[in-house]
Amino acid sequence: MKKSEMPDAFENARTAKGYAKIDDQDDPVVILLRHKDVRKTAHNYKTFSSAAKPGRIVVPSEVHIRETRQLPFEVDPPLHGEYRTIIEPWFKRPLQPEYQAQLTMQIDALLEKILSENSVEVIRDFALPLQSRALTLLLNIPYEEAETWISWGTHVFRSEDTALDGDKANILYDYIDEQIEKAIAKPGEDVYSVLLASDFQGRKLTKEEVKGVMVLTFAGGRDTVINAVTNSIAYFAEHPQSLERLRKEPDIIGNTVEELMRYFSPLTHMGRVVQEDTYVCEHAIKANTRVSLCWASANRDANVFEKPNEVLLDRKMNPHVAFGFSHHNCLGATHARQIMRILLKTMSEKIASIQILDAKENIEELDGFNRKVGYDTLSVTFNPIKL
Ligand code: EMZ
Repeated sequence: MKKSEMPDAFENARTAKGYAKIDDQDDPVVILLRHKDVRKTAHNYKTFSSAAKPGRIVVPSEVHIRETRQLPFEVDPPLHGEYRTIIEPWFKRPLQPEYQAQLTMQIDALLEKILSENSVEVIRDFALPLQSRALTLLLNIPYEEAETWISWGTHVFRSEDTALDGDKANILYDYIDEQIEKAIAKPGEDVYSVLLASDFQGRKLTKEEVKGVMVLTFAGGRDTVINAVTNSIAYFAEHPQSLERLRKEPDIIGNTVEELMRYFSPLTHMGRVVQEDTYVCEHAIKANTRVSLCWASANRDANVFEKPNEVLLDRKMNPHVAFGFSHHNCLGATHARQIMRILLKTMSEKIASIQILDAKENIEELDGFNRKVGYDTLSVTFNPIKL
């Protein structure tokens, strides 16, 4: 098996039954595995709600490590839409040419730096700093602030030996509280100030609501982006002809980003809490239990995707759900897509080939399902294109 391969952990269960049952901290989850069921369930918020106890729709559940409701992620329509309407324009700024120019400069500088080194540990030296620095653009705060976030590591709620690390989570909460107080004392043009000044239902957003948006912004787009970037580098290391193709056909980069997102599916799944006794895949599920929408499995469903386990750089029909589906689709997707497009373009222009020196896989364990989501470490050598 190639080091960059990302096997489909759910194929057998998906084809046999369409769902799987797992335990998670004594709060079981029925994972929905088929593309069709995942999409249908994502639409049906009346039966499958996101407005549960904060942390419960995440698997592994975060109910023991947080009380703040992440917004607009942990509410249902119509409230969800009211929050989303005021927050969304800010998260669409990555479409602006000036934003993209700044992001290009950041990615360019980071690539230049690692191209001059013999051996690079991709997560520490590239993906984590890239994610954190790019986030300064999304939040509109000074570039130097990224150093603090880099020091937190790849996940704000997980540490090396603990899947749910309450102490680590507190660092993030205290940090956000502090930033909110600073923005109240001295409003600027940063995301905290903008959110605090937003009108919602005839009043301003509360500190707790702003915190809810910010916890989501820091947590949701962190390991996901880091994995997407790192996995891309591993992929191109083992498929140099693909990098060459992007160099010759830059017009397909948009399709390639979508295809890599489908293949990597950085976020495995997301839960919902069942509101009434119901059925999924002819399987009875009780009110107040959990299901999850398995984006990673849906994205390999052979009923929808031809050759689902292959990366087809210019795949045309690609209704993937890597950024979720329906009203809750990823708020950070515009930013993530820009990062990926610029990364692929810049890599194809500057890098001739990449050698993997060492790779330690990051396997997510889900009560019997072991899914590779990326790497704990990935050491490579980059060989620049000689001009
Ligand atoms: C939550 C989640 C959001 C959760 C879209 O995903 O990402 C996870 O990494 C976090 O742990 O709290 O933000």
